[in-house]
Amino acid sequence: MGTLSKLAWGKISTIHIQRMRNWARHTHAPLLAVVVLAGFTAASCSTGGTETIQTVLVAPPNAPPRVNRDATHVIVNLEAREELREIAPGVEYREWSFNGSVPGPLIRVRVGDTVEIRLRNRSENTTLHNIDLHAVNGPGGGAEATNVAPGEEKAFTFKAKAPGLFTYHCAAGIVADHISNGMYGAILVDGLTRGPAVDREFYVGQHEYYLSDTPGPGGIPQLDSTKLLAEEPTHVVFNGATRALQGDDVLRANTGETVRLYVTNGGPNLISSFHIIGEIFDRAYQYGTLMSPPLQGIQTVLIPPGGAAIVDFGLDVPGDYKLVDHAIGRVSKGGLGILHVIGGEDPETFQALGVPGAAEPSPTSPATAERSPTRTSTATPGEGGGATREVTIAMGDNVFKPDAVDLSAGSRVRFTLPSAGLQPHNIRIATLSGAFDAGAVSIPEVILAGQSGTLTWDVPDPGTYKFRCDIHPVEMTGIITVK
Ligand SMILES: [Cu+2]
Repeated sequence: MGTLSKLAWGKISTIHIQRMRNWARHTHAPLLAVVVLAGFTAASCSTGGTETIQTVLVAPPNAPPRVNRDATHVIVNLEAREELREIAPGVEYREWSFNGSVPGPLIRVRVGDTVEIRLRNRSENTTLHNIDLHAVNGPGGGAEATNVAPGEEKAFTFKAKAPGLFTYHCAAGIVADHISNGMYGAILVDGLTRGPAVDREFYVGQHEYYLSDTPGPGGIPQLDSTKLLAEEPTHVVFNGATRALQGDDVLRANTGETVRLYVTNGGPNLISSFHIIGEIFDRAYQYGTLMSPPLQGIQTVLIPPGGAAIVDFGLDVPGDYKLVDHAIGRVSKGGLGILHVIGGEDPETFQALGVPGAAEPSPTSPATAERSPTRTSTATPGEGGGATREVTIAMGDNVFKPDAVDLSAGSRVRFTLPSAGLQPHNIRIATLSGAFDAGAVSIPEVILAGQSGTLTWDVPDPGTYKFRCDIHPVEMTGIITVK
């Protein structure tokens, strides 16, 4: 969602809360009003003295406004959808979702509410769905009460008793399949007391896809059950797609602001070691509970599949802050989001000094400096001697520049590999026979956006050597010609 939409949302939410207050004051008035805007609906009516409201639903990464009202009867309208969606560049997948987003919308209620969950299964869908909310005390968390075939709709109510952030998911059929296909989300039960107000709230979900190597009908990858049972996902993503929180869709905030993230982990298999590179969580509501006091000064929170966490932090220094699962190899599978922070520098909090002891402080901004560490690896040390040729190959999204390099046999070359895109990349040079496994030479690390790596290579026998990025082996390829 763009900045303008977010601004509009802020205004609308204020209006909405004001209306809720007015409605609360006229409990016996015959009211029926519906507000429908792109991305959310809100409605309220009073029937026989019992106020009923329709909850506000917005698509992630947005969170609905705080609940500022007495406990009441809240209706939540959910719809199971099965739709094609691009989950990674060039990768379409038949995603299953609640209301068309992954994760499904953040449902926001308060302690004491009677929550009426209505689940509709679109008639054009192919399979049974339901919903199990972890905020429910009752069989299946509501799953049995909401088993709906395509074209059906069912409902149930539950009393929201425990404050906190809870996962919900589809529990129909092979449950792991439904979650991996995208059917999970979170419900926030606001407590009677709560943490301090923050300037911005975002909603982030992590989960895994298990795609088949061989496409199914229509060239669309299928869910690979073998990979799912082996817990070896092809993609680990935030908000349903590898780039959901990148490019134009980064989270945005300003220095001096406080931010709260509602984070849920759909799984179905992996525990998230959720971390923001360059930030410390001032408060972490571990497991999503709002009944226990938050932990303070936390670097990384564990979020089990079917679990959640709420984290608060203040922003002091501008720059791009990366949301990751600190099981960091998963970044290569797509698990990377960006929080883009703009505003004035705060040199007392963070300052890059450049070369220690140099007379002039580095003009490099702290944010830029943080993004430009250089990693070095030597693939084949060799005997040394002779000049080392320097060659720079830039890694964009998803292309090498240049993608053709001429070198001399027997020489030594040092590749400098700046990553200018938003995706992580690496480089691997094949053997003369074209093999990318045994005998191939690669930089051992993944180079994250804004970072740079080096690879030293003793140029072998003449011939043509292919190279590629292991993460984007189809698009990111090149050739080294050795003479
Ligand atoms: Cu389902």
